[in-house]
Amino acid sequence: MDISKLKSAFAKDLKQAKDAKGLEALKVKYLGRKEGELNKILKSLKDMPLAEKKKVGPAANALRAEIESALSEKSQSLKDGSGPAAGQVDVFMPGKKVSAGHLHPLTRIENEIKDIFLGLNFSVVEGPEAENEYYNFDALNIPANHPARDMWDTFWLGQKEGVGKMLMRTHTSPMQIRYMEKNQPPIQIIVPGRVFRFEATDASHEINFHQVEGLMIGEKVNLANFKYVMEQFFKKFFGRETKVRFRPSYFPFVEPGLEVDVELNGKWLEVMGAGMVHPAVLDRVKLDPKKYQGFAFGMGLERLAMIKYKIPDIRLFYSGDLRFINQF
Ligand code: FA5
Repeated sequence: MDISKLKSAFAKDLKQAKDAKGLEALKVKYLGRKEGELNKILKSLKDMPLAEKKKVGPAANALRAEIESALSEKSQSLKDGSGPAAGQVDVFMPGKKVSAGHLHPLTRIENEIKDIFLGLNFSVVEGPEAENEYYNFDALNIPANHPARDMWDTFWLGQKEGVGKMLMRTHTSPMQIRYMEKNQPPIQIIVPGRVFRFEATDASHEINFHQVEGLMIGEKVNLANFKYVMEQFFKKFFGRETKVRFRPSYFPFVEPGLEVDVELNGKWLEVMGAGMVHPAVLDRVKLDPKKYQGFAFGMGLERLAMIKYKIPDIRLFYSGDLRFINQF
């Protein structure tokens, strides 16, 4: 196509263009880098005799400028016809979507658990993540040479003057001792918090996870009370019928001890350790075991979340993967 034909073809096309989309198509058709009509002419310049080259070259450039300004003029006039005049607000324009942040799924689960236990007359208390050996182990009936220490692979922090060996708490149970040292029964508390274990990770084990400790001490608190509290808790937390299994187990600070499993995808997942507080532990905090008894439990927050939302791998919680986080 030569320059003058191109010019008239463009003029015809421009008249027919009705919207921004049409104009964009014209821009591609005439000014496009690869297949644009004007570029085809410019590419053919090199094969032209010099005299023709001198004519066609400048004419092609002039036409480019003409097409550009015609396109922008028409685009402006289309806008003027349909949109608001300059300075006016287009009240029909869709708003910009502001994406608000939200709480991490674990924070939400923790809040839910707190709410349920507050409703059952428990108070919420918190304790230190860096603990000493006495509260994490000895006071819980786990002396230094006790084989049960192997149950909790520990991140040790070193010695602290006047306090002893420091560690990252391996469970929330030390707060049982700290609380009973300062408070008299009736006691009814939960202790949510982060705990740390030096162990290999897999789909249901993290080195850093959360527990919610529970402690209820009084003159007539028994295992049936524990079962009742758990039934209430599971019913409210899962909001549906969930299969729960109580299984005998061993922890040095309870007698008898048990573990609680809940069904996930047809398999049992252990969610908590529990039991009646051991008389030696009550003795340690100067409570008379003949007068007072009670139960304690420590549940895994991530495990409960996994069951509630059918999450197959615990490592997703800390992956920082927004495709996961944004589902909650
Ligand atoms: C304890 O930590 C005891 N302190 C629980 C307890 C409290 C017993 C009071 C008796 C009285 P255990 O090591 O089993 O027990 O951990 C308790 C729960 O934490 C487990 O049932 C599980 O749900 C969760 N859990 C344990 N290890 C991990 C881990 N590596 N990653 C994620 N969750 C874990």
